[in-house]
This record gives sequence, structure tokens and C-alpha cells, in this order.
Amino acid sequence: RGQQGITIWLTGLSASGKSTIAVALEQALLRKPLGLNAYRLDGDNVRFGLNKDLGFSPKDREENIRRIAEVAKLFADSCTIAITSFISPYRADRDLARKLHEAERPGGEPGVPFIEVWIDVPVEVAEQRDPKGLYKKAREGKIPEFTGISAPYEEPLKPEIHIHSDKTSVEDAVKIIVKYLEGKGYL
Ligand code: GGZ
Repeated sequence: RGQQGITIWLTGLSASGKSTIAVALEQALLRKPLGLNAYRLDGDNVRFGLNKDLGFSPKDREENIRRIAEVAKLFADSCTIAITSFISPYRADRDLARKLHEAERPGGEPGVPFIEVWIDVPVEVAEQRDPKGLYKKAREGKIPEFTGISAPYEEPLKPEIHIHSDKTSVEDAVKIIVKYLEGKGYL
């Protein structure tokens, strides 16, 4: 059986460690022994291109997530594992992304597996890390609607995988995700 497309949907606060885990996971999937097709979608290649017309209002975040979900699904059509790394703070938006994936595909083909991975860190820890000084700016009122400070993060209720990134190394986080995928027979 050939490789199948799947979407690994990382969600969590700014500075939760999503990007770091996404990069390491992508490398683990690409490299031997797995040697799979994988592609990472994140703010750097999506918010500055396809979604550069969008900001951080609830409506814009909704549209951001909807487009990313549609793009991730396209990657699945090419049998590529998409790893998305966006805050995706609203439950309804994540649920829509899941629905888009899980719906039957044209020709009666089954939907695309959607693995929601919550990269969980207390907001105090994220704020202390503050690698880009964004939390500080948000506290000063210089960034409106900043997730965790002046905009909500709605915690996942039933994520497939829950990682406490302040207690789990990047290496272990990757192992947990790969093991889950293997257990489901996706790899
Ligand atoms: C949250 C913001 C904001 C506001 C700019 N709220 O740590 P970063 O810098 O690199 O990641 C954050 C990124 C969030 O974009 P997403 O596309 O992941 O957000 S969402 O899923 O909610 O649409 C942060 C930066 O953009 N950033 N302003 N107000 N994060």
C-alpha cells in the first residue's frame, strides 16, 4: 500500500513550541527509516503569502484556518502528510477544519485523517519565554486581540494527542506523534 495523506494539526498558544515540534516532526517523517512525503504549513509560508490579506480578528482567524484546512486537504490528495502549525484558537474553526477533512471525497473515497495535537503550555510559561517580545507588547496594549492576553484560546476538548510542552522534550513530542500514527496504521 502506498503512502496516504494525513493532516497533523498542531494547535496552541504563541511560543507554545508548535513550530519547533513541527520542524522536528517533519524531519523525522522525511528522513530514513520513514522517508515519507511531508510538508509544513505555518505562518511564514501562509500568512505572508496566501493569507496576507488576513489579520487577527475572529473573522480573519476563521478564514485563515479555513483556507489552511483546504490547502492541507489538497496536500492529502497528493499523498503528502501536512503538518500545520497555527494557534487556531477557536474550537469551531478547528472543528470545521476537521469536518472538511473527514468528509467523504469525490468518487466515494474516504476522508482524510485529521490528527489534532494540542501543544499545551500555561500562558505564564509562554509569556516568560516570549521569544519575539510579543507578549510584552500585548501587555502594553501595542498588539490588540493577542491570544492568551486579550483574545481567547479555547482549549481542545478531545484532541487526538495532548502534549505538555513545558514537561516534554521536542524529541519525545515527536516520538509520541509518530507512535500514534504508527499505531493507527497511517505510516
Ligand atoms: C496572536 C499574533 C497576533 C495576535 C501577531 N494574536 O509567535 P508567533 O507570532 O510567531 O505566532 C503568532 C502568529 C499567529 O498566527 P496564526 O496564523 O497562528 O494565528 S491564528 O491561528 O489565530 O489565525 C504571533 C503572531 O502571529 N501574532 N498578532 N493578535 N498571535
